[in-house]
Amino acid sequence: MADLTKLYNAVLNGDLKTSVAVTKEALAEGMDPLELVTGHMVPAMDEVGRRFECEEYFVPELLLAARAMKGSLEVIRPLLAAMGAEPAGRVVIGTVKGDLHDIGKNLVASLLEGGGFEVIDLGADVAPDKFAQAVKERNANIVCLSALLTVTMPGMKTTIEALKSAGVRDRIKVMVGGAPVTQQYADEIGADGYGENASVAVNVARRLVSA
Ligand code: B12
Repeated sequence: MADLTKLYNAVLNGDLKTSVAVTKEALAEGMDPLELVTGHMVPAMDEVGRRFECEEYFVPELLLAARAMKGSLEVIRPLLAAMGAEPAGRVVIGTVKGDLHDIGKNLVASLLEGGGFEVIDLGADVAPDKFAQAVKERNANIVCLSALLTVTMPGMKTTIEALKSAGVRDRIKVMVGGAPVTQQYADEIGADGYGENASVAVNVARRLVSA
């Protein structure tokens, strides 16, 4: 019988190999894939987020945990899709035009996935129209914009304008983040949510979809 404490610890400790191995073993034994995610992996990521917030964990630990979680999710995702499990929401995420920083954005994407959201990651250096197009095509309900440079932050406002021009602004929530971004800036440009880190981002996304 697969030891699911091992799965929790593997994600918490960023042990990709063990995480994937225990996931495969549990699935082979007929464990519910959703239970593996919500009962064991998400709590581990919540603990990772808690440790990050109180500075017991730093970025390398976050990245390793996210990698372990992603590895297991790759095995589980096709099964969840086959079960028709409804995601918590559908998120389009990207770093705004001109900005190549994607480490924080990737973390936010991984934690959102871990939080049960379906994530469409457009990558870095994403033009405003591309965000708008993806929202329309994928029928997303949240857009997450990341910026790490003060010179690219205005790209968030331009993207919100592109969403308005495309006629989709009213039916989606916009979340912004990245080291130079603040709640005040989010308010100024008319975003719906801001998160200073990836674990806060998940809570904000949950709040926005249930609002
Ligand atoms: C790594 C790095 C790079 C790498 C990026 C590699 C990559 N694939 O991402 C490289 C070497 C390519 C790079 C290039 C440049 N960089 Co640089 N870079 C950094 C550095 C050291 C770390 C950034 C990082 O990954 N942090 C770790 C992640 C986990 O944190 P984070 O991104 O802030 O994300 C967290 C939160 O902000 C939040 N978050 C992020 N996105 C979102 C989105 C949403 C929706 C939400 C809710 C939350 C959220 O959650 C994340 C996880 O908790 C920073 C310094 C720093 N300490 O920030 C400089 C820094 C950002 N870079 C800087 C600069 C100037 C540049 C260059 C212009 C340098 C140059 N002269 O070429 C180029 C620009 C290239 C470009 N066009 O983008 C400056 C920016 C100054 C400014 N205020 O504008 C910084 C601050 C360094 C400095 N002190 O001068 N950089």
